[in-house]
Parts: sequence; C-alpha cells; structure tokens
Amino acid sequence: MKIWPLLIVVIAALGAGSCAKLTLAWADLIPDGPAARPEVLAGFGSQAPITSLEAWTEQRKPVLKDALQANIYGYFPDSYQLTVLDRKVLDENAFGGGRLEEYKLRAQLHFGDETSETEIFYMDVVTPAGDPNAPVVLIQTFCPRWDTLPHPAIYRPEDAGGCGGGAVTGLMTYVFGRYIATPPTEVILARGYAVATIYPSEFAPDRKEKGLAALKQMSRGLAPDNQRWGAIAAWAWGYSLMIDALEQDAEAPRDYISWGHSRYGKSALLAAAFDERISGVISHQSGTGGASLNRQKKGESVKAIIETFPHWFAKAYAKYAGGGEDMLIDQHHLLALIAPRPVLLGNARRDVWSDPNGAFRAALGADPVYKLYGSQGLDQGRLDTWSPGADLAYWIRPGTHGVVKEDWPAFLEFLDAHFLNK
Ligand code: GTR
Repeated sequence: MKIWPLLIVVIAALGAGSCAKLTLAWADLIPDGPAARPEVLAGFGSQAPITSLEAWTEQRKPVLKDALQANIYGYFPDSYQLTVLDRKVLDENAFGGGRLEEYKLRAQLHFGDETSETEIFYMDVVTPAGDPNAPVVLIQTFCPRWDTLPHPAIYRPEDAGGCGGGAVTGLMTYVFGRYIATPPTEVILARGYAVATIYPSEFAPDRKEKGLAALKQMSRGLAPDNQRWGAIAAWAWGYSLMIDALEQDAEAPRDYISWGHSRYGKSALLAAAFDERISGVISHQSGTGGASLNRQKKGESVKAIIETFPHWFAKAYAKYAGGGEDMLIDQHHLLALIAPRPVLLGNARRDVWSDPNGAFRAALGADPVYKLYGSQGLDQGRLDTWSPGADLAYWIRPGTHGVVKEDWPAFLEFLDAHFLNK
C-alpha cells in the first residue's frame, strides 16, 4: 500500500534531529532575504526587458515555458488526444444531492513522429443537482479516487489498495489532518461547486522505478532521458485530460480550478501555467518545485527532492542542487505564467520544509505580471494578512504539513470570492 512508505518516512522524520528542528521552526511572517522581490520583467537571457502586456504574452511566455520544461519539469507531449472509452451515471443522489458519474479514459501522446498511450484510467465527477455548469474543482491526491470520493459504486480494480478505511486512515488523518485523503465533498457541493478526481498514479505511478519506466515509455521519441518529463509534469497534464473529458459535452463555458496538496500542489500550478482553460488554482503547501523559489532555498533542498523523488522532475533540475543562484528560471516565473487568473497559495507556519517564505517571495516576484494585466495581484505585504479576494492570495495558518480543518473553509472563501455567481 503506497501510503505506508510516506507515513513511515514522516514519522521517522518527526523523530529525527534535523527534520524535527525544521518541523518545530516557524516561518518568518515578513518576506526575508535579498531576493525578496525577484525580477520578473527584467531581461531574460538574450531577451530585452518586458515593457508591455503584448511583449509578455507574445515573447516572454513561450520562452519561460520552454525554460521551465528544459530545466525543471521535462517536456510535455507536442500534442495528444483523449478518448472517453465509457461514461456512466453511478448515482443521481450522491454526497447529499449530487450526480455522480464515472469516465473511463485513455490518452494518446505524440512526441515528434512518435506516438504512445497511457494506461486506461478513470475519472469520477460529482456535480451539484440542477447545476450542470457549476465550476469544477479538479482534485488529485496521493489517495485513489475511491478515497477522494468514497462511494461504493466507484470502480476499484481488484487488489487495488487505497488510503481509506481503518487504522491507516486514522493514522494518516492524525498526522496530516482531517481532509488529507477525503475533501468535504458535501460542503463543496452545497456551496455550488462540482468535484472531479483522478488518481494520477493510474497512468504515472508515484514510484521511482515503475514511475520512471512509465514516464519514459510515454515520452517515446525524445532524446534519451535528458528531456523526458517527470511525474509532476505528467500529473499536471492529468488536469488537462480531466478538462478534455469534461468539455466533451459541456453546455456552456465552465470554470475549472486545479486543486492539489504538496506534490499535487506543484502539479496544480504547472497545469495552470500550461493550460489556459484552467481558471484558477488552489495549491496547498507545494514547496520545492512548486511555489517556493529555488534560489535561497530554505527547508527541502533541490538536492534532497531529486534524490528522494528522481521520477518527479527532469534530470536537468539537478543543476539547482548546488543552489542554482546563477539560473535564470525560478518559481516566480511559474506563478507569473498563471496571471491574471486567481491563485491561492496555502501554507502552514511550522511547515518550514515547504518554505512558506520562499512561496511568498515568489508571489511578490510574480505580482508585476498581474499588474501588467490590470489585476490587483497580491494584496498583502506580509504572510499572514489573508485576502481571499486577491488574485494572488496567500494563506498561512498555524500548524504543520497537511490538509486540516481550517484549510477547506479558507479554500471555499477564495473560491466564492472569485468563482461563485460570476
Ligand atoms: C515530501 C516532499 C515534498 C512534498 C511532500 C508531499 O516528502 O519532500 O516536496 O511534495 O512529500 O507530496 O507530501
């Protein structure tokens, strides 16, 4: 069962000297470090400084997307097609009044002249009764679909493990919070949002060897190994696949919000940077390779993340392992590519491993691009002055890494401010 190694690592880390120090430390609530506001509109490589919105969208965005793929995440496919193999209603009255549907999916990827395809995977969607065009919160977690949306009719392969049920869930929620495996779907539905979920490991397993093999297979045709994408990018692409499936019979334009915690917080941001159909992001405790700057890194180092999770990133990310102070691309560029769409960066004060201050400084760095679009952008000068209506919203609560009872109310405040009855 996949969750056990994670739990063992975390419990061991809590007891171990250096990590315990990190867990007991507090993130500074004032942006720290000389790179308090990294420059986003300055010259980039041979490119001149950006002085207009047109130059940002036409010239800078493509260069940044390429730099993110080349240096951090690896390359997305050149093109792809998603096929809905089957779709059925599982329950007309699920989760306190929603229609629950299940999609059976497969995607074909094209890299140059080469084609490969994913394993079959599934998506479960619950939509508020009478509102087929409700904004959709797209959720990926490290638990399978049947834990995210616990319902007996959801397809679950024989011998499939999961996070849900019994002692494992008890221990996991004790360590990582009430909503770590299962979001409050009844509440989300009642507030007017649909919830859709895939289990990204169904097509890009979150395991070193198995994951790397699947990613290499899917990246067929690219130069050996040095450009293959990592799992963070493959899972980011998963959000786009979810939209492709949902769009097939959409009656009207809908809002899609990519939601992810931790490793999927990284993917949720990357998905929005590359897919303009995503109207907003809730990225909770995304940390290294997510919202937190690579330069002047606190908490989890690039060296640590690539050693523990070699399948998450492009091989080139190793260039940051020694600090990467001379590298041009950084995570504020990732946030800036999402502008002017609303982003919530969730954090916790004792989750220093995820470097909340580095995420705030990345938001400061991306802010001028929001302003270029005429958006209000970041509306706070320090980490703890929560402003859910801002387009760059930064949330920090007490406590540690996880999805706890205060988090979803904050997420819903942000959603309501930006998407309800728009
Ligand atoms: C940690 C990893 C973090 C974060 C987290 C998670 O072990 O160091 O970057 O992604 O896993 O996804 O829970």
